[in-house]
Amino acid sequence: KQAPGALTYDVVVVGAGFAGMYMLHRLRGIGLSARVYEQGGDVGGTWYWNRYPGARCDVESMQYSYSFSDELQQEWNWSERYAPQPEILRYANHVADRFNLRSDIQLNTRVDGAVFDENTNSWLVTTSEGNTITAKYVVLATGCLSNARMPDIKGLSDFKGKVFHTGHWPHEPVDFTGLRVGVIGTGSSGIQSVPVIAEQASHLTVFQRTANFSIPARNAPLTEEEREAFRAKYPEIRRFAREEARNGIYTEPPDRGALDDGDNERRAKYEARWSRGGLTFMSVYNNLALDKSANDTAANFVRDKIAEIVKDPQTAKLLQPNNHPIGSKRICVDTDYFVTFNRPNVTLVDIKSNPIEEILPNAVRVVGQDYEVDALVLATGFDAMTGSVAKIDIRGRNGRTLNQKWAEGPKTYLGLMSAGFPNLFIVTGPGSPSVLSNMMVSIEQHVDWITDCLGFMRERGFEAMEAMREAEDKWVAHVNEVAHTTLYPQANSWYMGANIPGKPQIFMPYIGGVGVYRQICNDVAAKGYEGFVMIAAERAQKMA
Ligand code: NA7
Repeated sequence: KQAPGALTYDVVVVGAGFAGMYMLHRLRGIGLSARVYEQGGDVGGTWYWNRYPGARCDVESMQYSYSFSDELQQEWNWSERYAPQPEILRYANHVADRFNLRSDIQLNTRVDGAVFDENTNSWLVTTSEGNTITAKYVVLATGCLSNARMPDIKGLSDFKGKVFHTGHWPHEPVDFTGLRVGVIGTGSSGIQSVPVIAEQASHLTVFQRTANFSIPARNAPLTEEEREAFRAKYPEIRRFAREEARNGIYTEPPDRGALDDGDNERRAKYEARWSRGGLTFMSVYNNLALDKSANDTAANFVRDKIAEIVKDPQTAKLLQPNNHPIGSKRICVDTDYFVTFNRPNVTLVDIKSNPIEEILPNAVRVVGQDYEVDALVLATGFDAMTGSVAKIDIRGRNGRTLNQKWAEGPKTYLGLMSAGFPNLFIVTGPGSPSVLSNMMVSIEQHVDWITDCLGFMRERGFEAMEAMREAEDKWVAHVNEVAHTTLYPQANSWYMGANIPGKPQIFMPYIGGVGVYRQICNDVAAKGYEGFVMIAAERAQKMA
């Protein structure tokens, strides 16, 4: 801990998840002083907070891992195809130790505010510890799914049992043995936790507002041979993930659309992907996100699977998504989700037709019925992409806050910077592929780009940079335009901000693909950071 007082660094990094840790590593590499502030009690970000039963990655671990150090990727042994949360957190801790990051990370410290000083072209950052820090640059590595959202349900605070949010799970073990548990929410977190909670609870009631598409993970332990085979191919796997894959995940690229195959051939391909398991189900054809008729073939296939697995026809019907194209809400990857509804101790309640009216001290009341529960699990998601940034009081030029600027939706140039907020970078911000990709690939790309940019500025004697408004406007329009060539905007998803009442409904991530996006970012840099204003050190001093 540092004593409160005046501190100066070249860079303040907010957050010590995978983005913040790699940012620190790279900044040190170019000789900049940096301090990372992390509100959690340890590194790991998402994986520090999301400790709910069944929490694991839905990108395969051999790919959901850093690529910047070959030694690291060769030496770390992932135990399973999809590592569980504790193992991913161990990995984050291993990285922090291996690269000696901890000495520049201050834990249990929230960044509350950042004010840009136009005279000195630097930021004044304030923390929950009472520190005021001056930094030339601020990097927001605050994560896209890190601001857990409590639902606004009448009576919730009067519930007399324990209430848990999947995104803010306690650190001590939670045991549901013998309890009647209610889970509200059937996104990825609900779908991962339901099968595990069902095994412990005396009874589990799942409250579903929107049925979701989910693909079996086919998780299994990784053998040494499998790890070795993967490691041997790492150069090509990483190259493909960065440059060619739309979502930063290595797989065979699709060569045709779903309607280019006959019924039998198409079904055989879906079967093969279903048996293989995982997110690559969606990359079997190249038009599932674009063409509703093509999408219907995949959606129908999954609906049929649900009907085959779930014995009670009424429950099966409720579990079949019917009002959004497959993939337009983030597709889930599960272990035994649908089959869990065959257990005698599991009940599915449709809260779309019969909404929750209120929470009573011992029950969830939906229209016409009370469901008694001893504990409640809220798997109700996050204020995605902008929520964690919005919690910080960020004031740019003329004292304007970022929240004021983003009141009608986030505006960035390349997802990296926002006009009016010089020297403030965002890792995987809105307007970048971020949540539509393997986060590790996107994080590394952003951090590398920011590092190169800071190196460029130092070399050329620039001390400030800022996104130009016209470049930003064009980028925002482009992000929106590309989104509307796809089926994504048809769903009420958190990609659209639709899960937060009152949040502007704008498709936030860039859907053009990580390879295309990387090329755009590289071209901008190659053209001397086209679309950004660079401010020379002397000029800044004169202006001051
Ligand atoms: P998600 O995907 O946002 O899912 C939240 C779920 O909770 C979803 O089923 C929501 O239904 C439901 N929800 C949200 N608010 C309410 C209220 N008030 N009442 C009833 N049901 C509600 O969050 P997750 O944590 O599962 O996953 C987030 C991402 O983390 C995931 O995509 C992975 O990338 C990792 P809705 O669909 O809005 O009708």
